[in-house]
Amino acid sequence: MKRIAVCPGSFDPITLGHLDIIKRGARVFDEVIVVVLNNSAKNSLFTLEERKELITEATSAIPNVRVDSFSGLLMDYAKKINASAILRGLRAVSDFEYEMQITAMNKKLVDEIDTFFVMTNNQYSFLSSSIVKEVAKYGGNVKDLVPDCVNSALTEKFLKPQV
Ligand code: COD
Repeated sequence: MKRIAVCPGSFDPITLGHLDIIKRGARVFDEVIVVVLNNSAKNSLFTLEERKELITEATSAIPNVRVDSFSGLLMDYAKKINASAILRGLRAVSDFEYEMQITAMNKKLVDEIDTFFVMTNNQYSFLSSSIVKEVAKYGGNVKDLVPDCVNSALTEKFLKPQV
């Protein structure tokens, strides 16, 4: 049976920290499906379509990665596509409590799909989409923190006058 992992997130936008987790997951699982959850609680900078396009471009060199989006419960999506696992990244102790809570809830919803965690690469341990947006908004350089396509998209959003 094909071992499919679902890598869920907001990805607003995808960073090199996310990409590192996806790449490492793709070495272990037959297929990694990166799914952008339409999380209405968050005010996003990029639209769902833009986020999907940026992930597709950033992961184009990894053959066993696919990109999708979903509105609703992550575990409903995971069941629908016959996933074997959920793939998440862990940065610091501060991530742990939140991740433990959603993992426990997801396990209660669907017992047979487990969550697998990948420790962040040290060089990305401080990195988050929010920090990248904050720095880019005020003209700081985020070139080394995001895929090239995201760097261009951020420049487009923040530096070019909106019409
Ligand atoms: N290094 C390593 N990992 C990282 C880094 C980094 N620098 N940055 C982020 N990550 C990891 C995060 O820890 C996370 O695992 C993943 O990458 C995605 O991160 P985000 O921030 O884009 O995504 P989140 O955490 O906002 O995603 C939350 C979900 C959208 C997955 C969650 O809200 C959800 O499942 N929503 C659907 C509704 C649902 O099913 N709810 C029930 C759950 S209880």
